[in-house]
Amino acid sequence: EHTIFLKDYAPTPYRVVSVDMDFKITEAVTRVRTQMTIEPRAETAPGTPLVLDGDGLTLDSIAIDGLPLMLSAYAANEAGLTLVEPPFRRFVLETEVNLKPEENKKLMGLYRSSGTWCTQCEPEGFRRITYYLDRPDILAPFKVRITAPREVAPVLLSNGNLIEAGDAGDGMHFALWEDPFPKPAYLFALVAGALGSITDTFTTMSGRKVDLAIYCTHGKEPECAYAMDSLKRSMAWDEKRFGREYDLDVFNIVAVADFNFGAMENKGLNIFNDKLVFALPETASDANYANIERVIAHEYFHNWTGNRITCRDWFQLCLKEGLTVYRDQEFSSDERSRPVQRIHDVENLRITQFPEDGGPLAHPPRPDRYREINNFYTTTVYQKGSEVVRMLATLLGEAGFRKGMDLYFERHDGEATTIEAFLKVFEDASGLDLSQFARWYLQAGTPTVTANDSYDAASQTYTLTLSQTTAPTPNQPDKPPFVIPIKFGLIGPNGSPMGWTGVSGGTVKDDIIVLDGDTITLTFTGVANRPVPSLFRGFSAPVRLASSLSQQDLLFLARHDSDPFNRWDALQTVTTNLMAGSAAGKAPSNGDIDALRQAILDTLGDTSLDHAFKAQVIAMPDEAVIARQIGANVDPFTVAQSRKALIGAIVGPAADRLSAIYEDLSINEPYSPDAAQAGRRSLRNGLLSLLTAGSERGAALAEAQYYAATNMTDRYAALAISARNWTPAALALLGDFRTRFGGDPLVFDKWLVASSQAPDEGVIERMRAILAAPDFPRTNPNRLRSLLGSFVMSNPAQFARADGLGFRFVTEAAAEIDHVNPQVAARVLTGFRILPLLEPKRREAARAALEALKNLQGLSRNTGDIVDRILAG
Ligand code: B3K
Ligand code: ZN
Repeated sequence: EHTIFLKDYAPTPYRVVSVDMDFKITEAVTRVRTQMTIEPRAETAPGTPLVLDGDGLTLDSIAIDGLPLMLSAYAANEAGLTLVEPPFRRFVLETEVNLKPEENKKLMGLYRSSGTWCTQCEPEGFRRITYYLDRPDILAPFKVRITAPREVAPVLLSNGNLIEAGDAGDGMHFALWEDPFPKPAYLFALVAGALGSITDTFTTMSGRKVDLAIYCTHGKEPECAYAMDSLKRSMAWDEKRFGREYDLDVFNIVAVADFNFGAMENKGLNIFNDKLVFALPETASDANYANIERVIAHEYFHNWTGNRITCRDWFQLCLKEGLTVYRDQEFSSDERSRPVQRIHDVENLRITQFPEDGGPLAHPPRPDRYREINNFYTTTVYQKGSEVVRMLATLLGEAGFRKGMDLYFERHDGEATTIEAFLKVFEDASGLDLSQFARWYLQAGTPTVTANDSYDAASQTYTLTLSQTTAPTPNQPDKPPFVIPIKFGLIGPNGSPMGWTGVSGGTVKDDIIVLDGDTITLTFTGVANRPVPSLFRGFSAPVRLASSLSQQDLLFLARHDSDPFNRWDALQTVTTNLMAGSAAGKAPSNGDIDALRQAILDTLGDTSLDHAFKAQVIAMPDEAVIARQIGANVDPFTVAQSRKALIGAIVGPAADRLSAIYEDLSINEPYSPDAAQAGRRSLRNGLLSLLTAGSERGAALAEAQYYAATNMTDRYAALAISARNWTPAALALLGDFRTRFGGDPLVFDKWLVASSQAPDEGVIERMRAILAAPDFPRTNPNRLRSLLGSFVMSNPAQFARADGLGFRFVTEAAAEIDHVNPQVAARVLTGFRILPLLEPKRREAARAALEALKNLQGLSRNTGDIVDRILAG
């Protein structure tokens, strides 16, 4: 099938000068009339055809400068509109199409969600609304007139500022919106419906007043307060940290129930999946609150990194996404705890991105080819893209990085640009040559950095050898070395930092080693004692570290490192190694377990550390991380068992102490989602998780907490822990939760997630029944992802059952979903990327399930692409 290559990029022969749209919405159809002013570019030859994109459209009328076109002057079909020989001058092309939003279940283009008309255009949805040059390097100002029945759609919104509104007769009314900022079509948005709202204002740093509103289903208004608060804090933060001010008179957010992903940064009119807007203590968890804050910020930050400066083509997607994730991570770090945020982000990277980068779906943050662009909104583009920006900030330092960003905004405002242009501003700002650094954008794969050291007491010399290798990935057999910034320190025997008088053999600047070749050997002189090296502080590069440190040295770091990230990481490494070893048949010694337990207890007792940090320290490594550590021939069932056994060995003798701390941490004040209270809850629930997985008493504690809980965080934690450990009460708790919150779809999602994580043999049977229920909302992405997405990603032992039942359940469900919503089907199937890691029997079962899917007729391009790449990998 057709592959699109970056090397084939060429500008269009025509450009769009401005766009005027007229939407006439009625219950049955929406008529869309588009007038666009078009002109040939200077280098275009007369007679060059104009080819516009379309997807599922039927052309009803067409005219140029007001004159209807003769049939021979154009060719139109579902997939596009070609003007054979357009005028060789500026002209106005007018087209008319009729849409049936009600029937649009792919949720791309104009569709209806619970009665509300709304749009999603990124990346290629605008061509489902009108014939257009639907690519991000075509920027134009838009004027949009919406006419709709006042009764069903009292609220009419589009991008930019409201110019005019009024009655249109016959029960209809209209609104005229104008967006003065030239934008690519993927940022177009329209909303029409009967919606409630909350409003507020924000005064920008130059004193302009901006009207803010969040729209939602009537009755949900009180649930939007936290999102509004997050928006105002985001606006203030971007001014303070990056000097970026908002530019329109209004900023609107609309929450909708049916949405393919989290949210969308349409200019001045963000559209959100309602799960990332609504929050009340009784129905949303602390994690939900933190996510709302993060995504509200992310979409807002896109106004500068994405909208004002956009992408030249979709290969450059991480130009806006990686950078904007970096910005939202920094925002969360400043608003909450920086070390805790960093740990959270790295854990997420290791659980989701490392498996992608090490499997059949691996691709560079800037891919050079795709069949289906929707399959490239990946954790690699987003999270690894952010890590690459973070490395730039590390290499340039805070001031240098800010100088580069300022130059980026100054030089490229109003443009659709590239990764090369982005790197260039940092070169110009710093004088550094970033040509080798650019490999981070171009090469896939997680490098492994090996560290070996030795100390010579006689000469007081410390030698550190660092090497890098990166395994081949699809289409990329050879990997020349990356530029790897290693933030580091040496720690002396008493736990304090240790200095040196000289260093040779490589580039060391302040506390950063730059590893840019295959291997370097650094010699530090004047080192008084044998140090323990603390490498990759703050996770300064997205690599796997294979270090020769003993468990004893790692536990030393866990106790003494001044870098909180590495303190956490050292203990995680110890635990992961023991679990991976035990899954491979090498039982950990009692001494190892005792030392690990003691380190955990010491951390818990350390009054200088906050609750949220301790919660991360006691969280046991995810099964995916352990599997990755094993590396090949994985049996996920054994992994789960070894993990649980080690937790039991750690917890056993400490159960009294852990339950005492658990009891002490209860909260009597009213619920608040702030970081301090949330941290306390997360530590308490972390202890509940340890006790339930590792002791007899946990199950009862979890059951009691479930019924006593006064907020969703504690109730859901108790439910999920019971389900994951399949306690005697788990089934009853699931039943109670279901009836208690029956009517709230977002709480229903929580029930679906918890249900999908049960490790017992019956889980697939129960999921089949849930899916088959006649009232299961099978067109809603949130419901489908909650059940299936969380099963494939977080229940590896049942998904990857040896009998293949888990694989077949997922491919059969995906086949059905694919007819309705290909994006959701393809996303669920990415869970099969673990295939190469599995032991042969499971690998074959997975392969067989995918082959059967592949042989079905009429599979979407989205699903076909994922299945083919996994089978080829
Ligand atoms: N830019 C959108 C994602 C669109 C995904 C299309 N498959 C949301 C975001 O990253 O902010
Ligand atoms: Zn984004």
